[in-house]
Amino acid sequence: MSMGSTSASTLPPDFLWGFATASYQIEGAVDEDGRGPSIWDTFCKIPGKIARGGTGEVACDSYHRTLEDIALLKRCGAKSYRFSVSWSRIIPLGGRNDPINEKGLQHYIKFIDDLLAAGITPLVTLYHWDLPDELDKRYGGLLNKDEFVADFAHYARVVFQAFGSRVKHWITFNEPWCISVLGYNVGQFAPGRTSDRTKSPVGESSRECWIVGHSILVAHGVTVKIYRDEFQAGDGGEIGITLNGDWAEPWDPENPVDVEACDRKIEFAISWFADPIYHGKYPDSMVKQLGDRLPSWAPEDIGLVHGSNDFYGMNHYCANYIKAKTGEPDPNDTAGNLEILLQNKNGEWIGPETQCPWLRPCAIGFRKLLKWLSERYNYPKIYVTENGTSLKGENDLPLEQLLQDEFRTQYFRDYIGAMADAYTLDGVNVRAYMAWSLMDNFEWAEGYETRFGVTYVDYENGQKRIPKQSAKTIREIFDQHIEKA
Ligand code: PNW
Repeated sequence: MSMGSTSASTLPPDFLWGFATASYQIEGAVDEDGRGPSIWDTFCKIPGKIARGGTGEVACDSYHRTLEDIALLKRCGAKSYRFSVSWSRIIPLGGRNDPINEKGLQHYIKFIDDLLAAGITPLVTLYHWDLPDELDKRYGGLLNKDEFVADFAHYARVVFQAFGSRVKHWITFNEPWCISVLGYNVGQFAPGRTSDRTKSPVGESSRECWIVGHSILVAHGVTVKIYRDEFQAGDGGEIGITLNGDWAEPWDPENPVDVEACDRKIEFAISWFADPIYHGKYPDSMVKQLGDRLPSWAPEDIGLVHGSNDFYGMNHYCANYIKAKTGEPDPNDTAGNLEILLQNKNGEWIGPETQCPWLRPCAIGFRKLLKWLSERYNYPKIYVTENGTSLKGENDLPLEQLLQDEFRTQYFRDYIGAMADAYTLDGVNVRAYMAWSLMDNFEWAEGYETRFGVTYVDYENGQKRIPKQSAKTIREIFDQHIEKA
């Protein structure tokens, strides 16, 4: 069996690759140096929300192990590292008139300096889901657009001022779809709001997610304006948003309504956010289905949102089969009145099983979605900010076997090969790739049962880190594809 990818396609010499993580998933130290609680600290305390009662209290203990994590990145050959800043470390209560925590700022400044000294380029996410809890309690967090936007803009400005000169790549929000739908419709993620009263006493699934999505877009737009007006010329960096979305294949390719539903699925997942940014409006399919539940655009808001991406941040994991539904859409539907399936009409699976019920690898879907996005948004510069997989039953394997993660290694060969094909054969302007994740970590509602790392983390023995096979092979895969300068 060959170690390399089977694709002969290339990537440009300056292609940036590395690994991604997020603050709440790795840092731990939730009470240290003045950090305030986030909505995830609060959510984890509700019995039944997280597998086996997991929390981010210790996680990978990365707050205390920044040098170890940098050594790990070096060992993997990474050129870059995407991590997120914990808002409530910087401003413990979160608001624009609340005190700033100098220790929180100093932590990240030191970390970034150490990364730069190691020759690793930081990509910094401002918001990877850990809203300061106080803002949720004070005014309903993301449901209150004006308050949220003003507080987020202030937080962003504080961060730009503190480490803007050191950071050249900024991501405002990670995965607004997950924030809105999983947090305010399904209720599976913090703050856990939903109409399903068996899960939450509060929430209105048919409305809140659309309001939250709108708040995120406006906060993104305002933040980009601040960066461009006050920092970009001096700091010479760039800024964008990261959207998640998977590829869609028709359940029955012979049925035009299933074929049509595939585009609608991607529109509801991705174009919800990307169309306002690149086209200055919500997709017609969403306006049609949601009517006035989808907020309308105030001219000054859409003016800020339209044109607000210096690059497109793409998180991508898998593909689905799509079957159109007939009849009126459910008021709580967020998918576009269709079924998202893992098997097609002939009973064929989209890909092999993993630990996550939603994730079955299908690498060709990555190439197809890169092309779809490029065509719809006029070939933007794309940074893949997450891509990776869990493995069925990985957590139960004996250590020696767990470290031989051939399934994950093959996933990276196939997906990176598909991305190189998109670059070489389809003219897609993809310029960076961050594998999810540098190490096993707190996988949200799935707790510590699900591992996504190229590095094993031994949670029972002092969060010891041991690289898996995939950690070593990713470098070989990129060596094979990236043209020598
Ligand atoms: C992303 N889904 O989340 C996040 O950005 C990461 O923090 C996370 O660890 C990673 O993917 C792996 O899950 C997602 O249900 C969570 O479709 C759920 C879904 C998609 C992305």
